[in-house]
Amino acid sequence: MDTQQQLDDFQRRIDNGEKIEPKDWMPERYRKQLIRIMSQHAHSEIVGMLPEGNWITRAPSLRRKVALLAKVQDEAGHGLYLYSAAETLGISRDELVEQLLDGTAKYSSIFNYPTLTWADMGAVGWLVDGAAIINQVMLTKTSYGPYARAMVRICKEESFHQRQGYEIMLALANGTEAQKQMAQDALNRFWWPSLMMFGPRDEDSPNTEQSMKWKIKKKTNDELRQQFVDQTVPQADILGLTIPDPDLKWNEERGHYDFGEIDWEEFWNVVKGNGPCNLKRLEDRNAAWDNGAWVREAAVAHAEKQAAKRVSKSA
Ligand code: FAQ
Repeated sequence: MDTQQQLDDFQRRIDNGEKIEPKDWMPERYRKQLIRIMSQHAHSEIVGMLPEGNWITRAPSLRRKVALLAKVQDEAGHGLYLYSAAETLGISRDELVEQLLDGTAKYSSIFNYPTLTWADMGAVGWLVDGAAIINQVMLTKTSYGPYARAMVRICKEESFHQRQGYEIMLALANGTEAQKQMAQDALNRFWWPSLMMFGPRDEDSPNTEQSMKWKIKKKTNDELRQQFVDQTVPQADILGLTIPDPDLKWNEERGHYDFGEIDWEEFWNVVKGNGPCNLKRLEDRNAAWDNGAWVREAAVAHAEKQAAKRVSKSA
């Protein structure tokens, strides 16, 4: 049991802006909350490779193919940093992967939508990475040291991803009428799911209050969502595309854009596993795990051989 004295001392450290490191004392709930957020984040990076991986073989030029391939590889790297950072909290990577594969773990709702056209690669980079960066820049300041440090590198790579997505949109928006329409259609389909990435409204978010007290999160879901809308609307204007929200309007008094109501029923449906691609994503991850078994076995056998060689050399 955590004593009141321990809890008070911990809160004092948080309030003073100190980083919490793996070997420091921490409340059990803080540890659990971090494992929850970090593992969901890691799983999102790994599942997030699937909708984009879908277009690697069909990218319209070698340059586009190379950039997309590099981006998808980066996402794998992000997943690996995050699994490693989560392991510092006393959970193993095997346990985390098992929770993803058996469907008990959550990952971002956005990756349960299909990527139907090449323009979706633009929309994912522009909007999905754009939303991810807003959230993750905040997380570079999170109170848990290993998570904050992992985020610094991840953010640098995500901002490159966001730009490559925007550049795809720019090329399409300035292309033929059919290309412009393809870009508009991708924006129409990805706009609302991107807003959902920030999670439920603050009043419906059970984790926000405690996460803010512990400075795991430094901004609420609604604050980050507003920041995303404010940043993205002018970018859509430059593209000459229309955001699919008739209620979107600059509010002079607030100094922010007002925007329409998210379809929360759709959000919770996708979170609960009933989105358009939830089943397919889990099937694909399970198939990748099964097909990769021989690689894992070979890597372990190789490591054992190397270790045995070292022992016989030193004997
Ligand atoms: N999808 O109380 P809250 C990326 C769940 S990375 C699914 O508000 P919290 C890079 C939530 O887990 C994208 N579930 O929760 C990339 C909770 O369930 P639980 C991922 C969601 O934690 C780009 C329940 O609802 N980023 O995209 C979602 O305070 C391109 C109640 O919610 C991160 O994970 C959702 N959208 O706030 C990769 C960043 N929203 O666990 C490839 C770190 C909420 O109690 C290609 N995470 N839920 O059963 C966070 O900042 C937070 O966890 C939030 C949710 C903001 C996602």
